[in-house]
Amino acid sequence: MRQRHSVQRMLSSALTGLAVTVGALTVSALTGQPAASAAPLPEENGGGRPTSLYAEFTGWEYGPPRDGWALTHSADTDLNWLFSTSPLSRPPGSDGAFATVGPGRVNDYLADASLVSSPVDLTGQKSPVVAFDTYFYSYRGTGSVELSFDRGATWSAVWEVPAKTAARLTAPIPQAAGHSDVLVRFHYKGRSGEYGAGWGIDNVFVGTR
Ligand SMILES: [Ca+2]
Repeated sequence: MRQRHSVQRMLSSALTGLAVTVGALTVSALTGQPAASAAPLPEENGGGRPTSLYAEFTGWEYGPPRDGWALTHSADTDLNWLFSTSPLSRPPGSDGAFATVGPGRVNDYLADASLVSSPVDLTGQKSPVVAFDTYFYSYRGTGSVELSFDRGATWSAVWEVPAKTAARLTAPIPQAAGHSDVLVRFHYKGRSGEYGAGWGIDNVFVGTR
């Protein structure tokens, strides 16, 4: 516990001077409280898909995605998401094992890579949300949250994470209300060569609180 608080203080110090920008998001930043405690367990529906999801990525480090999640990237780039315990791009609120793309790469890599959730059934839900702990620091890249209702054939961006963000974000996704087969992805696009740039994600929740 002492160590965790120490790390969070370090992160807070590191973030001093950065503008933590908030758009139309509900943010509870740097509270020091693990986000996991409030997450309900997924409930199975008649179609077999859960009506919510929660992913901690802990224990996944340096291995393939699990539980129906996927990592994708465009054919002409080689940089992809991975599951890491690196201190770089660690989101506040993370336990230290999280998904990340881009950090610490000294060469000027082009990235177009997505962290894709398992499917969720939001039938009957009027006000679903996506919530996640995040660290996003980039001058030349964009990080967008996108939805698909057709198994990933087409995607639509619902919002972009502001360029300098370290927070737990909760965003409504009314576009997904009533859809039975929803995928959420975190899509990073841009250059990764700037020192310290990257995107970290942990404790993803999709569903209704
Ligand atoms: Ca984690």
